[in-house]
Amino acid sequence: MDKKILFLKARTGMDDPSPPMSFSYLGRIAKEKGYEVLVENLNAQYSNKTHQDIINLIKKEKPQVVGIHIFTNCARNSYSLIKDIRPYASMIIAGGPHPTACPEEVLEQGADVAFIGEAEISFKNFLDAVSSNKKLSKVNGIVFKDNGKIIKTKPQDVVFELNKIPVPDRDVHRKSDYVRIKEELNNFGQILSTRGCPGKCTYCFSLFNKCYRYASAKKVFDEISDLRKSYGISYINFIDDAFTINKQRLNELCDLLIKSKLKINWCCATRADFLDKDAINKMAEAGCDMINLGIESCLPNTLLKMQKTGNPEWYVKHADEILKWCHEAGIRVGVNILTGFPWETAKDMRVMQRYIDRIKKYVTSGFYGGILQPQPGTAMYENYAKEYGFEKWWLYKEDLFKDSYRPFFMAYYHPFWDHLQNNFFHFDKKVFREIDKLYKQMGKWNLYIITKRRFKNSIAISAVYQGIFILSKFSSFLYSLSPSLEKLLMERLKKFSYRFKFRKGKENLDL
Ligand code: B12
Ligand code: SF4
Repeated sequence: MDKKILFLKARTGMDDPSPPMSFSYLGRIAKEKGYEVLVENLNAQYSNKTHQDIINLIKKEKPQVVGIHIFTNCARNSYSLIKDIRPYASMIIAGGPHPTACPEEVLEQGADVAFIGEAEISFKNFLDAVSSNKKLSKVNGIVFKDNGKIIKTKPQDVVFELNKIPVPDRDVHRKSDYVRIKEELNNFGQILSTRGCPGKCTYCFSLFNKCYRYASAKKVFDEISDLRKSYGISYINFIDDAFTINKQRLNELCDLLIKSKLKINWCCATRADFLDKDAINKMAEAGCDMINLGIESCLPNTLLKMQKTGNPEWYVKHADEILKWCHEAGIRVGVNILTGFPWETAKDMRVMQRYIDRIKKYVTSGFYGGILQPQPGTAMYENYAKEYGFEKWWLYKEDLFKDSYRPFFMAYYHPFWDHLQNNFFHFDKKVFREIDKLYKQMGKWNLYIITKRRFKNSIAISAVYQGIFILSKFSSFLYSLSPSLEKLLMERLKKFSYRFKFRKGKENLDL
């Protein structure tokens, strides 16, 4: 019998525009071990597969191993998928942020093995153990059931030398799940060039732990060149936690890109304090056209307590300068804002509103981030879950988007509406209202930017912006009357408008 492995990701309320990199990394390893690799991402933006389709696939292909990627927000949907496929799958393994934080729970919910942390080494050893019928207790970095007993093996060391990991194999994904027009081929242009972050932010879940490691500039450059050649990719999205930590590597990579004339544009995420003026100018010269800055807050108390910085005054001032320098260098900026900490007050939120007003002219890509959802394994979860009664919230919090339809106003104006409703820290009406106002303020600015990017003519910009804004308000009103009424009246309009929001090209690809 052929060796086969099927990788799965369950559906959530927010589509994946790009393929999960975990399956690209692990898929390469499985192929090297002689496995045929099948991938079904039910959350891919153009996938409409159901649990029944997966059951049929398992019955037909009979994979030896079914591997599922789970992050906390989709734990419930992932468990429901595991339950549905359990009678047909011989072995189910699970990995990703949630199994790393809660391995025992994943086993209770029906998986056979949970992988802790990054899995290149443990997954390879697991496949070897399975094919030679060796004991799983010899594989480090996993938790598994043995005759009803839960066994946790020794921790697996992280991959210290990123240059030595095989390049991720994007061919394991079905292109048509993510790409309909030529421009969307760039959705395959994600690169993870570093792992780990030395930061200590109390809300951040660190799967790659605090040990910062990086691939050399040459290795990253080769991956970019290869994506250019084999996929026709012209835009790279670096998904590193903080891409610019190592300035020397950054410089070397920029030099390689400048010399190469590859005509690649790229974006990355980083912290304001890992950037300076020279780096920004060099990045712009090397094709960087967007930086996502994790500023998070301007409130000294929050910045200190979230352990973002020990010097909030300097931090906010420096962030101001970074915004200005990016603007001067022609780099668009996205800013991550995070609020919803238990100590924050209505007055704090009004300070944040004024801050957003002050910096928004520099925020030319959009405001991102969200309202704190305490992830298991972080200090914000460990320190407050009991006190505020939200232990294991991912198992019982109201599943707001069961049918995966997000109302119009959430798509355009208030993307964090559902996060706000979760109200983990029992904010009273006053604080709740100010947080709501803050995110609507950012939503409105984002809407303006999207419109400005799509249209040149100022009358068109104003008309489309006002039109979508009014429709968002109407959608929000309908939703407050009845979510199904909102869906009935707005779903088609939303589908149509998505062409305007996300599609930058016209050419349909026949994939
Ligand atoms: C890129 C990214 C996204 C992209 C995802 C695009 C895509 N198609 O994958 C976008 C922007 C859509 C996104 C959105 C969100 N994200 Co996000 N995202 C990331 C980011 C920066 C990188 C993920 C990645 O690709 N890593 C590289 C791969 C190789 O790592 P990996 O997936 O962890 O896989 C490794 C191991 O986990 C393991 N593994 C993983 N799966 C499996 C499966 C099996 C079978 C096995 C054996 C092993 C295994 O092996 C892999 C190789 O070592 C991470 C931060 C980070 N450093 O990882 C956050 C992160 C995953 N995101 C997070 C969150 C919270 C979100 C949001 C909920 C944010 C929000 N508030 O809206 C949304 C939810 C999205 C949704 N669909 O609903 C959290 C998850 C925390 C948690 N406990 O679940 C993270 C860890 C950020 C953080 N530090 O808090 N995200
Ligand atoms: S939030 Fe960003 S800077 Fe802070 S620990 Fe996480 S990845 Fe590092």
